[in-house]
Amino acid sequence: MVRSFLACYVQITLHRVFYSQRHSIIKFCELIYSYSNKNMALESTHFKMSFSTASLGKLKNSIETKMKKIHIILFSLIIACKIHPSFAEELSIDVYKSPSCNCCGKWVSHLEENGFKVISHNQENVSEIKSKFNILSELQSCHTGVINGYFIEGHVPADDIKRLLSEKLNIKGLSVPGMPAGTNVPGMETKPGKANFNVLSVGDSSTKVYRHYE
Ligand SMILES: [Cu+2]
Repeated sequence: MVRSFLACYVQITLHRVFYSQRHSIIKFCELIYSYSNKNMALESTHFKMSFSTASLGKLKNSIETKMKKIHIILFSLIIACKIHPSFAEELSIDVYKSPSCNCCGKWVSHLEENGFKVISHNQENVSEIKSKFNILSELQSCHTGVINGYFIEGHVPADDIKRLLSEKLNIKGLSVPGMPAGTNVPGMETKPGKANFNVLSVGDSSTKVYRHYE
């Protein structure tokens, strides 16, 4: 402001020298008007620039803080997965099956596609594991999975295993007896159309329908 008034003063003095007083007054008014306009424009640009620089800085800082937080969370999760059994071993399943069993292999693939880490035990004698869990012959199938102390007999869909793990039921395991074939039986999609079958929950004294499929 001081500078613009000084500039006006210099100019008006020059006007006084070269022109009449009337001209000078008009010119003075014009100058005041243009300078104030210019200055306002300059000031607002400066304000905008400093504002945007400040807000950019703030944004950058907040992003950096958030990224740091995300890194800490991710790092903690990785550590938790490494050391805590409920994270690391929950979806790790041992599968006992004959090396030549085709449908067993397909069921293993189904589990893997659904986030399970499968440890396959290929053995000719699959009855050993079934007798270890006392799985009745009418409940038996081609392969046996073992996860968190539960047995998973036959072509049980991954979702039902996950449900059992979250419900932590006081049972021995789940079973899909025999080998139903249909598009809704994981590993047994050898027949067109859906199969009508049950996933059974097997307890010490009772066997119940855990989920019905049709
Ligand atoms: Cu099978």
